[in-house]
Amino acid sequence: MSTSVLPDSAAVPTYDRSQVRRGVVHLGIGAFHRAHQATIFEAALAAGDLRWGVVGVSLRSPAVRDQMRAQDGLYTVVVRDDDAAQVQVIGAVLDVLVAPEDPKAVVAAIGAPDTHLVTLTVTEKGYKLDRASGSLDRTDADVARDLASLDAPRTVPGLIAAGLAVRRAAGIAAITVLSCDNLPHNGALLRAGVLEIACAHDPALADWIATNVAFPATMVDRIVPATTDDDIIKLTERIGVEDRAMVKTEPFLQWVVEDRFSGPRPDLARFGVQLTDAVGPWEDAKLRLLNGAHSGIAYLGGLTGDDFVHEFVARPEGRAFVDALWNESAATLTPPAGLDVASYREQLMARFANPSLQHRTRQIAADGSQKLPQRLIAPIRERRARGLPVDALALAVAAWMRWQAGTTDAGDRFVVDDPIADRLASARGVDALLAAIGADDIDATARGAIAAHLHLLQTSGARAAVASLGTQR
Ligand code: CS2
Repeated sequence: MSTSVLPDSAAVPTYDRSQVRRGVVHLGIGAFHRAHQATIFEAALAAGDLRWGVVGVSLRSPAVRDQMRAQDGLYTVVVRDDDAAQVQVIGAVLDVLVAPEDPKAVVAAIGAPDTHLVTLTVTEKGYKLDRASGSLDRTDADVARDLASLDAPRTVPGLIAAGLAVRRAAGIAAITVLSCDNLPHNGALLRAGVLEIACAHDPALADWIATNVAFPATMVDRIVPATTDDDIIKLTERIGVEDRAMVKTEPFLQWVVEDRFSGPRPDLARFGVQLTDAVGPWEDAKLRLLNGAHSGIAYLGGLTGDDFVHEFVARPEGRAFVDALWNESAATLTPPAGLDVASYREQLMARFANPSLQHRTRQIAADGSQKLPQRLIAPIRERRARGLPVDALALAVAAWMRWQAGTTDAGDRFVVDDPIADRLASARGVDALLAAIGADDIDATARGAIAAHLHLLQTSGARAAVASLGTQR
């Protein structure tokens, strides 16, 4: 595929792609990576540092590989802000592998001497953690398989452990593994999972990894709604080429990375990445404010019949709910120097209100069991430990519980999209649902607030429940 046919208004790669090396292996090459980290590696390439081409890995289906190979790895990022849209063609992704088809190719890519970074966006469930204990979920069949043999790894920690074993055997130590998922302490969680698998095979490998490989924590932020056919048609009209691998996103992009690397890395600070000693406060602020509100909006809006986030915050009661949730969660934060919570909230509300993104509530509602603990349960726990009430946070949790019924307030049926959907479907009542997500320790006051909101949701619906909070501030 050639970019020469594109209109002048589209930014295209100007570096020599044939000279780009494969410095990054990215696990989970979905839309988020293509709209976030890949644009940073693109900036490094554009600045003349050609070490940072990306080998993407799809962990499930060959669809992304098929789309991207057909267009030589090139794809468009469409940045939408109200009526305006800017387009940029990204050339950083050189190839896409499909892990279930050829796990050995993924292991070899991680083991290759040119590879200096392994980055990941595999979603919360990709870490295969038992959230209560923090260890790997040994009841998971793929985890059990990787603990028994690493010949053809099936899990993310297994692929990484096997790739690192190749490096150890070849004597090429330095490498950094960067988790970019919305989990607190994501680097440490991933490291523990990789060490657990490595140790099951060879304790000396685990020691080697512990000594040589860095797993910094990171916080990533950019809203990237799933691409629709309509988005592709609109882009085709604009650039005259059909791009099936396009992604759409907002102007905002943030990447905060713990400054603890092993081996080479791009000059990340030059491309807007914030390097810091302490990512935790950034993670907590983002997870509890942005993602916490998102989950509340997803369930309450979804029950109400809002297809999109911007519809929910267009209503004064919707905004009031978000503000009330932020008031509760913000009180649990120790904001990092450099984060002004009031202006962050203002900016977040504007991002949620962006009508041109068309961010589906259904997309955010997926995998609630993996998301609620860090987004809503953690601030509830902290508030209760300090004797503070929970109201909007409790409503958000109750809405997730009501969501498990699989019907909207208008009676439309949907399938609950969650890796433990079966367990959730058979869990009856507040206590059982809390236990299913490792939150059975929260106190009676919080449970009472959740139960009261759940009752209101069941009897009067989400709109009434949201309105009942409308006067909070
Ligand atoms: C969203 C996130 O789907 C979700 O759970 O809350 O994907 C959110 O859009 C990103 O974290 C924004 O950085």
